[in-house]
Amino acid sequence: MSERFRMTGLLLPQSVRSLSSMLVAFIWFSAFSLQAADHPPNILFIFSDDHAPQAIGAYGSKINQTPNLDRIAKEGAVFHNSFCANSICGPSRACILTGKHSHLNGFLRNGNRFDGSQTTFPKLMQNAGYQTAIIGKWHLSSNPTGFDHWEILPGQGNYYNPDFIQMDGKRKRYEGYCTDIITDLSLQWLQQRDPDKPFILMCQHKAPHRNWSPPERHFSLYKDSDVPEPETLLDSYEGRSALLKQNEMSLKDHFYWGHDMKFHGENGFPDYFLGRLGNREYSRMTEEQQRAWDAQYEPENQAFIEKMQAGELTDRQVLSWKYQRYIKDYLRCIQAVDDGVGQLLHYLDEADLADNTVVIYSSDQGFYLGEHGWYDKRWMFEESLRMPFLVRWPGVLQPETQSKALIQNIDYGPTFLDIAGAEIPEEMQGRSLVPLLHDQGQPSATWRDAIYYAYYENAAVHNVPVHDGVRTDRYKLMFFPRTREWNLFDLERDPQELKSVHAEPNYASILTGLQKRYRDLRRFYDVNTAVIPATRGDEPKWKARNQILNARAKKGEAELAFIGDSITQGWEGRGKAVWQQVYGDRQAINLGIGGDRTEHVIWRLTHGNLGKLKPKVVVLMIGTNNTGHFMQDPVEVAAGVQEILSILAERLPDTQVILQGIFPRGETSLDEARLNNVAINQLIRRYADGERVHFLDVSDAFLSQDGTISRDIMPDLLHLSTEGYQRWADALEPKLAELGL
Ligand code: SGN
Ligand code: CA
Repeated sequence: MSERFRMTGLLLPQSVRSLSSMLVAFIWFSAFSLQAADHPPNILFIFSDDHAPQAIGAYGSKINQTPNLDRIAKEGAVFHNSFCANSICGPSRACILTGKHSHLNGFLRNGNRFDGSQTTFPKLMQNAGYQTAIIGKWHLSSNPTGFDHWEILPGQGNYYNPDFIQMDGKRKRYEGYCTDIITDLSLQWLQQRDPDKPFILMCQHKAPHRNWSPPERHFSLYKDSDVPEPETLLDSYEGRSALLKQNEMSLKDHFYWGHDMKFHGENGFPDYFLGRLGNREYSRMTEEQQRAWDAQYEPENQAFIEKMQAGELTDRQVLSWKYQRYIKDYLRCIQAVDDGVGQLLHYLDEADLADNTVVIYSSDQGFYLGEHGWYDKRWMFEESLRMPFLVRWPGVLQPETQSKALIQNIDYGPTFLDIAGAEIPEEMQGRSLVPLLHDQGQPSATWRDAIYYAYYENAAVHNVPVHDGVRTDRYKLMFFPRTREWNLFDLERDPQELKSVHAEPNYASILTGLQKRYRDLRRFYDVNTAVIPATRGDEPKWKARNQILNARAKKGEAELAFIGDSITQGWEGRGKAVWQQVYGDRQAINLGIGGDRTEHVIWRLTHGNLGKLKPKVVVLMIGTNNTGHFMQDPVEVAAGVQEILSILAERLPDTQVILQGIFPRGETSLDEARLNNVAINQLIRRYADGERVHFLDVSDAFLSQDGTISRDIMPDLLHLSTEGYQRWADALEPKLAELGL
């Protein structure tokens, strides 16, 4: 620890050129070094929810002022290329705690439950002698682990008179405004902590999360002026994946009359606003709070209603009105966060802690402030990919440092550990930012050239599809598995990301290069989508079929269950007559869904498809779409099959599994997809254990002598004909008999 600090005094930053300034810097750094050597630095981590960098002065905001946040930047550094790994609340927090991408920390989407038994930085900080505390929004479902003190909001929490979960599990309601309460509780903890130990305090605000309810003292901000609209408010969504149009997060179509727009009573204009959801914050307020609220909102609301009734507003004007209501409330919430930051900084000054405390401000992801016509986040576009990252570290960072280094939230844990002088566990995927901070934000030659991003929460609120990608300093490549599309953006030429250039000939080599970087980074971070549970619930056909399967499984009556993709589902198509004849009176159930890959089966089997089933035998065949959709590496697909087998072992320990080799496909034995399936089969045949799992490859039933497939058996060289189903049933029968069916 002290060693590094002594070093800092000697390693002078590049930007310090003149001898005199070198001397000043030397004395300045050395003075801090001496102090820091006695006592490892404290860390004050202030974290808000959904605060976009474009609403922070230090990031060049054109729409608001944040003097206290800017103070951190002025006395420290602004990181301009700071990104999240997964642009959504719980996942971002889990990435921070574990230093790992979502697929490894297990928290892929909001609603998952964080496994608090895994390695997290707070536990390691405790071991290193730090006092650890977290106050405010947590949103990880399980209780915090690794904290000496915690007091958290349940779920999303509330703005007005919020409840907090206490360490004994009880809930306590505080009267007042959430942001102020979290600041006060943080100050209280700072005052009563053990002053002999270094600390890390995570002060985590709910604000400025939806429904953007401001405190009374900021009601009048922007009252008499309009906030400028973003240039892309009227984005047409052309020139990019068609999936953009399907999402439900536009100011135009997805705003609630009560909840978002703060009107009372019935939705007055259903063509323009969604109904149903009222303003839940209003109903929590005291009468006094309600009076103050109404005094602010009602005159504006009534004026709007009158104009609408008089037919005076065009669609465009209604959109503008919505934007103003939205952005003003959002910014008013931020103002209270900024106030709280000011109070905490003031406390550090007063308590003589400022010099030896690293202060960081960040937020779980960015947010759309009307850009692309949206609110919310999730997409890999800049506005929501970015996270603010302001850091002050006296004695290490020079004032007004600006960094363009690519950093990510998986780096926070390793950074905190490094600051504490604790070892960073091998398993953490992020990198310590400490060397970067010592180098005034200048990345070394070995710093990362690209970040990896993945979003998994599809079939959920706002309807954003699963996608992942990489971003370098200039380019961004996205992949949408649902449509198997690439989108490529040249951020230098098209900073607003209005046109994907993936198909433009002059970007061909850039596309190829980035695709390689994407594959390599996925390997580097151990991303194998074949094992990551994935729903296709955003596809109506899949959703309907899945519901049918859940209903079938709920009845629980089956001796024999087929699990798989379209080839299995086809027992209800071309295979129907054969099924009737062979399995009709044997209590057999079909759990096949066309288009599924291993990851979808993993999802289904853990989300209702097994219901109350306890079949004697399961016939499992899956993987040909992992091949057909993107020729997935056989090792990866085999891991997906293995994961399914372990789910079956856990949930159906008494069931025998016939693991079918994936059927051959394509015209000849050298067809690329056929070869991929062969390679998968070579790997998965090893999963047979001679007891519960039996491997069965019936390829011979479909192949001619010369290895070709006749279209009489597989009309499209992939799916079976009726004759094909007959052959499958015949080939399977001896094994079923052997297993007592
Ligand atoms: C709530 C919000 C959504 C928001 C998610 C996730 N709806 O569901 O708009 O996307 O949280 O936000 S609300 O009606 O409850 O306000 S996150 O920051 O927690 O991930
Ligand atoms: Ca959030």
